Amino acid sequence: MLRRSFLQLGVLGAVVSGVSLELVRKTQAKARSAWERFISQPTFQRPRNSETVVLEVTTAPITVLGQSVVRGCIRQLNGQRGYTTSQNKGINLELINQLPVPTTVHWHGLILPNAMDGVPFVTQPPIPPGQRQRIHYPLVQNGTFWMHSHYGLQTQSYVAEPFVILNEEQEHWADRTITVMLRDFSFTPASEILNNVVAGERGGGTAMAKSLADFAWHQPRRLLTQQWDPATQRFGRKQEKGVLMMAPDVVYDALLANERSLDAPEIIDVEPGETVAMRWIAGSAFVSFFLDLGDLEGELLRTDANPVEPICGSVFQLSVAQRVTLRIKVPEEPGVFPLLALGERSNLRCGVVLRSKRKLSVPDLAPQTDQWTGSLDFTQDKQLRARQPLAARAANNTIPIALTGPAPNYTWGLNDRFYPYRDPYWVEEGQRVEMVFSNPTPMGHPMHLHGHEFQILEINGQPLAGPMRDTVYVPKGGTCRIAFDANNPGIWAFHCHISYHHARGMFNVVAYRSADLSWWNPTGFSHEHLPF
Ligand SMILES: [Cu+2]
Repeated sequence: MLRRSFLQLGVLGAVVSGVSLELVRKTQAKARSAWERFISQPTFQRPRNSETVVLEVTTAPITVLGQSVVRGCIRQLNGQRGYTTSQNKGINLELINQLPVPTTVHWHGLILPNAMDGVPFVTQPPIPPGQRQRIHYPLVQNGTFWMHSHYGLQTQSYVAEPFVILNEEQEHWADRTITVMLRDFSFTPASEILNNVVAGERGGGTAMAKSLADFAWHQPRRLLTQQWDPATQRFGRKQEKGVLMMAPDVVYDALLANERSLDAPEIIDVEPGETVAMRWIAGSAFVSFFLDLGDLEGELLRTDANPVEPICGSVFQLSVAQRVTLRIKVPEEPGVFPLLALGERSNLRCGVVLRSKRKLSVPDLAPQTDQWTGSLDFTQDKQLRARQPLAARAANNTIPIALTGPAPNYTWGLNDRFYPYRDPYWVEEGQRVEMVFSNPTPMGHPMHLHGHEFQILEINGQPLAGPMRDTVYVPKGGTCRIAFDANNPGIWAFHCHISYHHARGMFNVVAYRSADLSWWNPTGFSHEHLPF
């Protein structure tokens, strides 16, 4: 543990009795020289120009349940969180690490050059405090994405923001477009939550976990989930008796929509009768969501960044790291319309409020209710059809992925192995690759592949021409088959997007035989989760 802390560039002079300062200096010098070698490559030496947007990785205060707390953020110099560009402009950024600890930034869902992918110890060394990294690449996609740190548990600390790529379709799809970033919040720091769950404390030792110490998790109760109604061809609410069994690994204190808890939600003034496209991003570290539009009806246009044949409904599923675009028509009759995100296996909620008459007051909305939700499942993905599917083709590389865990000491894995190890899933350029997931673990996992989009081709044994995605939620007991074309050479992270599972071994890489593996250093994976 002491030795590992020396790997942290950010901790200057971590002098511990019995350990030589010389060793600290040597380790820091080595990490520093890796960074300097990396950043001196010509692609990162491209000068800034007048179009370059600077993004600071830093901290900012937010207010949760009336309390001010400081968390991370990625913002432009004008203070705006996140980044919006257009497909023809491409990406032209400079990152500055203003945190006191190392970081990297990953562009979630992007098909991009491998060197820009932002995964520490896979595609690059961490960015030391005070250092800068140029990010520039052409865009072959558009839609709703997000950017987040891939270092430690920094997604949980909100080094994570919306990243939107416009094209012409999106400029005309509604009268206005609104982005809602969803997060899970705890007053307990992420590193402490992880230590607690590793020590076997269910709920992660948060304030809410403590307040629910006597809660009867094993008692049957009515749980809210989503259902598909074949008669009306829409998604709606389902309330069914079910059992939560036990506390989730992490029990949060609140959920946030655009950095606000539901006691003080964002109120968005709209016009009666207009259409609103809502980009929902699950930027959470552990919690997946059911979106509940209440009295309104939404038309699902895209899953992740990808167009689907539109389907209507009032309840939608959104797992960790996924995005969904819903087009909503504001009723002609003026009113106030809360749009809520309910945490999976939770009674917490957050959301935003649409208001179509300025004078109307917004009713109090409780951040926590008596209504518990069940687990996400395949109900939604089973109905969705890609509008731009992969070309029909037989696979020439099939990779079985059995999700594994939890093993002792809260380790999670893939195919009974726990990262770090040096045994990638190999692919060759030009292959049609399929991954076949099975999930015998006691919970669902949002599985994410970097640098590619994939299509869901089979769910629980049933073939389908399902949605294109970059993150698929594989529910407890579920199986599915996905396919992608190996047309973007490199070494690409592949992992569960629950931060605590990722950090505890549910991670590997997909490596092209042709890839440059020189920045891949699995031993760096077990770096400490430094609070800031
Ligand atoms: Cu997981």
